[in-house]
Amino acid sequence: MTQVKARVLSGVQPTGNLHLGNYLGAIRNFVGLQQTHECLYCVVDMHAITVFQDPVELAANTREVAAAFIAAGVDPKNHIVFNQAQVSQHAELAWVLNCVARMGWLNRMTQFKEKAGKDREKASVGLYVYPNLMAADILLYKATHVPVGEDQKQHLELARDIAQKFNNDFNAPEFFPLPEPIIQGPATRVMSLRDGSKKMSKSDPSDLSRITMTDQADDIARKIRKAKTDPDALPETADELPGRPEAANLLGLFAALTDQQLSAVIGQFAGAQFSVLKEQLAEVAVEKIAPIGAEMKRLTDDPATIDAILADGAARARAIAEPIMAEVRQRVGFLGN
Ligand code: AQP
Repeated sequence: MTQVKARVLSGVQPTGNLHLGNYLGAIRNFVGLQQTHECLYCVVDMHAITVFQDPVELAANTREVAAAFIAAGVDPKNHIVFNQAQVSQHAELAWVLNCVARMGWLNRMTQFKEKAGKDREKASVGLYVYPNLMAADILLYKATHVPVGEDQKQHLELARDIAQKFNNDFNAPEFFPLPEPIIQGPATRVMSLRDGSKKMSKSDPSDLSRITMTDQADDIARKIRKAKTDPDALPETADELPGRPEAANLLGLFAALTDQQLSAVIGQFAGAQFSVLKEQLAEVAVEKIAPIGAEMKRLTDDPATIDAILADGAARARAIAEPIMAEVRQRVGFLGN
């Protein structure tokens, strides 16, 4: 059985408007893990099409997410950066896992309920089975650790249930390791700048709700200046944060961007006006995000180089995936291996 000690896999959808939540919740954590783990970072284009994507924009957004990984510090030579659709074993394993996962398990997924909205009949079937494809993404490489934002916790738990059921059904104890989520830092759930009760998201119709990775310095500063606040001064202790989602969000962002504990940041701004925090937050956000955005632009201006990186990553990903997939086929009882 192929097995490695610690392998990381994570993915980001190329659905445009890559934002500060994607960066702080996921991409930034990808970078540090390269020191201790073998890492595969995937632009999950097959996930993106669960909601219709313009084909030309999908290709451009795929390059943009790959550029974001690299600009943030992912090393595509020593680790693997690829787009999911170039490794067909993802789809193949997802089908097997569609037959392992139970309807009842998928019916509990809150993200489907949120994304499908009221008119569930009109949602794509792909959106419903998306968590099975995500389980396939991880298990195809027997990944042991998955860095994600807080919103993906439930899908990770499902991936563990699916792995366990596959191992039981096919009498293959420990064939698939049960993947561990890595949800770390003070910004695992970055909230909208317009509404502290809603997650910062790519699909929010308001551009002011998010800072995108390609925003110019003055846009970053403007969006932070316009961020929603409440009428009170900033809290003195963490006990005051519940019920003050906008204060919690802005303080959490400052903590994440300055690599400090939230408690230290609360102490630093205790009793101050929001404007004081906003001014310093804008400064640090520009300092951290604008150079990544500029590097993303430089990389996406040369699409041939990004395409070559993705093709090379896909070839190396296939080399890991195929022997594992071959063993899945054999265990399931498919002839022709
Ligand atoms: N607001 C967030 N705070 C922290 N982490 C976040 N992530 C997403 N939003 C936040 C994390 O980013 C990674 C990539 O996410 P994704 O692109 O695969 O999917 P998503 O969660 O659907 O992204 P959005 O921005 O929320 O898109 P829409 O608008 O389509 O709903 C994941 O690790 C995710 O946890």
